[in-house]
Amino acid sequence: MKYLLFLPLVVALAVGQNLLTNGDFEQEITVGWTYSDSGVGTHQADRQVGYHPDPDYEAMTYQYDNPGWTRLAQRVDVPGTQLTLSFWASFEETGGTSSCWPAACFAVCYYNAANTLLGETRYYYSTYANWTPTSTFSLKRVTNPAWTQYSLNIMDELTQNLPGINPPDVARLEVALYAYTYSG
Ligand SMILES: [Ca+2]
Repeated sequence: MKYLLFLPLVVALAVGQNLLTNGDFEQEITVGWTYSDSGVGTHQADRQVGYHPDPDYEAMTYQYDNPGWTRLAQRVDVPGTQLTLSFWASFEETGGTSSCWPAACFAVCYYNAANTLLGETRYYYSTYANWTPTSTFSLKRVTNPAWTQYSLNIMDELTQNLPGINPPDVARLEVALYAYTYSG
């Protein structure tokens, strides 16, 4: 079982241009964002003003019961990889064991021009998740689930943590609020 909460998300060029549509969730989450789920368990994705105490909207995904997932994602064309992704997020998990566990995630997926998935950077908050990184899968464990502003320099991330991805091949980025539950 689990939750992921989340505040204004901005993908910005070095010059500060925002590439996302409705990254602040001030419009309905159907604007710019694509919802999907595993079809198993209880799913929720919505926006509220009260997930964070500021007066603006935040979005959340929620997954209950194992296994399953709920995802709210947006894929955008990017003009190269000299980009900084910044976002506010809060994470929450409830319950879990080593064989049956939740993970609250924020995923950054890298695609080429043909929409082939090249790799992923995954922020995650989970007591029991046992994922391991690879040359195309970078893991960033969140230890403080409270509202925090995160920043990811895409070129640095590719160079330092994703050697299996050739940066010039990246034509699109997808960001996703990803609520996941595992059961063995
Ligand atoms: Ca708020």
